Amino acid sequence: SSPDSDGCTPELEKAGLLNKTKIAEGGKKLRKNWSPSWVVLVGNSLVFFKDPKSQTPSSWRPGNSRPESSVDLRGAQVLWANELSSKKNVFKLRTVTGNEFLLQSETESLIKEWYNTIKNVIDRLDRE
Ligand code: I3P
Repeated sequence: SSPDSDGCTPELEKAGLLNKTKIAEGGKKLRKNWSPSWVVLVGNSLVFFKDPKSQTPSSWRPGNSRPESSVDLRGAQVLWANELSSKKNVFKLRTVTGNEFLLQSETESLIKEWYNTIKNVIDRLDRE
């Protein structure tokens, strides 16, 4: 049987490098500070890692890494937000607690994949 046949370890759905900035905390606007972030979608959470060079999909496993922060996707929203940045390929992620992030990639296909994958998780959680 697989190592996770009991279903207790959240499934790693996606991981990759995106540009990220937080733009609001609890509804309060923050000054942008774009930086590359290693982003991991696992279970109901989007987890951000500070040092992309030390993280790869194969090296990542739950409990064996130092996330910078993580976002609960339950009740969250994603919206394309090219009007919120001079950069292209930008979407906004807003949590129930009023934290807002912009995520961006120079590669359109890549950001579309992330948008769709996160949207699917949010929609799945909305139906629970
Ligand atoms: C910001 C910085 C950001 C830019 C932001 C600027 O200036 O240039 O990259 O966001 O634009 O205010 P500073 O470094 O002085 O804080 P984008 O790259 O997303 O355009 P904004 O104020 O129009 O959001």
